[in-house]
Amino acid sequence: MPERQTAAIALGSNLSSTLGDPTANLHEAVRQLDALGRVTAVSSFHATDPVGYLDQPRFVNAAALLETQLAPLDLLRSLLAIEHAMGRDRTNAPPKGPRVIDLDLVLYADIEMSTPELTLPHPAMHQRAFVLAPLAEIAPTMQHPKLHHSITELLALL
Ligand code: PH2
Ligand code: MG
Ligand code: MG
Repeated sequence: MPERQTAAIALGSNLSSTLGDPTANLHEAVRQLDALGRVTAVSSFHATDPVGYLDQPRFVNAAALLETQLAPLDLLRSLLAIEHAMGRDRTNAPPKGPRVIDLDLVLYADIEMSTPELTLPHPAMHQRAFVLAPLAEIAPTMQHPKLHHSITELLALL
């Protein structure tokens, strides 16, 4: 059996789906994440102003910790499959534009890797309050293996 590892996942939504509003989308995403292992913590939901591409609705963001035996790339592909199953359509969608659900793998234990498909830790996580603030609620002392700071420290450095 592969070892169980802890992954940190950043969740975001700023469009309604057939399931409901962005808050309902995040609840449904957490429910589906649990099928990939065991969700051990979920942050509160944060209403945030859009970053990067400003002409879009406000987001609801959250973070979750997942204990999983899936390897990083398998986990990434499973997250994309959940996004797709929940109605996310990437065709013609602007890169940082509105979405029904976004599930970003930001940390996976202390793994550092860089491939065309996946970079760990997520290369922008330390610059994004909408990732760090929810994650700091549930994993304040989790370490960024490359920057050698905790989540709380990274948030304070923003
Ligand atoms: N995601 C983006 C771009 N901008 N802004 C907020 N507030 N929250 C997000 O999740 C977000 C964003 C691309 O992934
Ligand atoms: Mg994202
Ligand atoms: Mg994404």
